[in-house]
Amino acid sequence: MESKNKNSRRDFLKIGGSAAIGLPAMQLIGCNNQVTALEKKELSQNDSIRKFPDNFIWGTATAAYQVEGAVNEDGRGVSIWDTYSKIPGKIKNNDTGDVACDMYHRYKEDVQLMKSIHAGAYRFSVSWPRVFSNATGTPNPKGLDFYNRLIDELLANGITPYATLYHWDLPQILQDKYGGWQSKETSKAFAEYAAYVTEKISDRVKHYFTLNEFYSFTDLSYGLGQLAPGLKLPQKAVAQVRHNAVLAHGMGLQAMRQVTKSTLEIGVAENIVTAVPIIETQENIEAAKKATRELNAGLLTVMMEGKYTDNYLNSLGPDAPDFTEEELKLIAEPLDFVGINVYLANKYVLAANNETGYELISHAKNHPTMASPWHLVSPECLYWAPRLVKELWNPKEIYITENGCGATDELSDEGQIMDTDRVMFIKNYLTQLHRATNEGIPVKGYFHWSLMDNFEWIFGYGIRFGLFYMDYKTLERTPKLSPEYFKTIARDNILV
Ligand code: GBH
Repeated sequence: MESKNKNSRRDFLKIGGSAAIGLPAMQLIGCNNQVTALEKKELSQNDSIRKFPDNFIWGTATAAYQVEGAVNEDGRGVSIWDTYSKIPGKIKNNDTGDVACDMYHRYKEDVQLMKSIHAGAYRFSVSWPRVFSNATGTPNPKGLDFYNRLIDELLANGITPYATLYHWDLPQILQDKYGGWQSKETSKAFAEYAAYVTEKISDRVKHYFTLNEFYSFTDLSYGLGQLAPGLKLPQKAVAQVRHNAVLAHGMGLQAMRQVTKSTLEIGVAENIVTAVPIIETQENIEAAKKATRELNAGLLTVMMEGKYTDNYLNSLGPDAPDFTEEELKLIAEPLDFVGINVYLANKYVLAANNETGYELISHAKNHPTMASPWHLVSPECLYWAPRLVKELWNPKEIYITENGCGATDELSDEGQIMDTDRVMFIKNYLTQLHRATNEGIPVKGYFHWSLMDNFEWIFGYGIRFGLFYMDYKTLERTPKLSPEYFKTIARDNILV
């Protein structure tokens, strides 16, 4: 007991087991320390004020296409991102996910990275075209085997696996055959695939997210043409794409629950559009709540309420999607938890004397951003997103399924990466998350995006979101300063 506390409190400069995983000796991370949550009596007053709830989950997150590489191995089929990333000019520097972080082969080393920072959970995504080379029909056992190896390695190292079943890498064959998410055939195919994976891994994996970030793989992919498959369809088609996506979530959920006898926890991982009261008065808070419900009407709101809001349907008019009452029921199957990816206050809000009761305020021209141009610095979102989700829909549990920031992260001559911007980001965002948990908002855990630098979609490898730095030539992983900070928080469950 005594020695554990010694380690956790003072020895953060020690190297620990890091040499075993081939990391440079300069690094600050100690490996293999036991988790050393301090006993209450030992907490200083400041510590107890900044403590997170007992059993709070500290994890990291990645997604298959962004980290795995090995795109032509062991029978993997083609995804829309393989196709899209090969169209010249679509991705910065024409980067592709062909090799990415080569996690397919290096997962054991990566599990040690997680362990070295006391991450107790890992959110990864399963690549659909790996598990079914042709999207449905005959499964490809070699594809699933990779996830079996990964899951076993995580469990052997005391890290709880959280599986995301869809993080944008749609099998190309579904795009070619049905127009991808334009067809309910894709929703059905997703349910079949989701049930198959769940049946195979639910003896060891108890937590699932159906689909990740609906707005990104619907509007941004089929309406605004930014992400694969890069289409710019008319409004009616996009509304249908959204509907088919939430339908896939409902059908998947039902199918997953049917195939397994053990108790699973299943939720969603949605990039909620976060409305934040710019001045926190009671009336502005009410306005932010109304705005949050409407701004998410086609996605999270319908999943939580089983109906499209009147405003949503009226504003679409003849472009509203085709749907049935039965489908709406399925879409709103109760969830075990709600997962939200939270990066920014998408909208600032003030109360207004109009029909909606709110006014959306544009960000000022010089509102600061992190390295990604879209990433407005707005830590309060990590308080307001879970609080408004709780007030609107009262879920049993909430997870922050993603939060983090991109940076340019350059190696110094000494081989160090002092990512003070990321440390600043985490500190300020977690201060707001702590405010939420302290008020009893049932946030169960936080997954940092990302474990390591990876393929940042259309931004290629140029913007780095990792706690660990990736040398894309040698594929060597090097800790930045931020994992030392993450580790300190995760180890003691206290925000420092
Ligand atoms: C998440 O999206 C993703 O789940 C994850 O895969 C990704 O790596 C991570 O964030 C970091 O970006 O083209 O300029 O209009 C976060 C929400 C939605 C933010 C899409 C960027 C496109 C910006 N993202 N958005 S832009």
